[in-house]
Amino acid sequence: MRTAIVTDSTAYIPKEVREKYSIYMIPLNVIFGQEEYREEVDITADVFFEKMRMADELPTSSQPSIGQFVELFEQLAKDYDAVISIHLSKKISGTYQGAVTASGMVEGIKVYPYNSGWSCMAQGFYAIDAAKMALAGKEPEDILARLDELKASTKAYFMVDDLTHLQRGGRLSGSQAVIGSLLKIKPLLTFVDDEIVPFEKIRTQKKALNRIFDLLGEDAAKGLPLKSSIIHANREEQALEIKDELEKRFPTVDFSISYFGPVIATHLGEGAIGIAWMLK
Ligand code: MYR
Repeated sequence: MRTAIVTDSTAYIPKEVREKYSIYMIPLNVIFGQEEYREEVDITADVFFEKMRMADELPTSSQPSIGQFVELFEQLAKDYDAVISIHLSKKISGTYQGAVTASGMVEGIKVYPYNSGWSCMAQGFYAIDAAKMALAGKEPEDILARLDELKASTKAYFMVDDLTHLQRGGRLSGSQAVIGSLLKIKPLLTFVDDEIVPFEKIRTQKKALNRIFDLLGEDAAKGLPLKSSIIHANREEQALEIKDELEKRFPTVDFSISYFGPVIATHLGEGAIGIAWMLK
């Protein structure tokens, strides 16, 4: 059985890695006024941050169309028997639902849409592992079981410079009163049941980062083989410093750096930083 692995652009897997493991990418879009860009195709993160700084009105984002999914799956049907399509959390975007709808519209290929429950490199790690297994000829059921195992072990925490981006995009769950009270501080955020929720109210970025280091330390101390990614919205230098420090503190964990690209940074704002980890 030949299985293709699809993920969406918000996994932010570098092009050369996608090519190496034959990962197919379907882009989400960012919109500045009348201009729409497919991220990772028409607009890079650098250009996006520049544009966002200059823009009078903040950008918005949109999911891929059903037609794009159908076209991609039909194309894949020529070379593959099955496709596992791994997407950002179903409660923050309609992308996963788009894959589900399209899966019922194509013939000649079995489509397995997969809700990562996260996004960014947490989702990216899933797609890379899935692609390695697909290349090794594993059955879709085995790949899906591995994805569930990774998902069960995943933790990620992130913080933003300015919560109004998340509030404006409606992606922070909770009542307006709760969100209003959070706007004055810098809460540590995570996902619970596919939704973004405040994890702890912490006042400074330094304290919040130390708290994430401790949480990662608790899992590393269990002796589990872990991989982790430091994810940044145009703060590469800071991410490198964090990586250096974490490598010294937790030598058994594999660390990498990744980024919040245009669509996710539309909702988090520039300067957001997060750390995700899961089983190797
Ligand atoms: C769409 O328009 O469909 C895309 C909406 C994307 C919302 C993104 C919200 C922030 C997600 C943060 C992910 C952090 C993962 C570690």
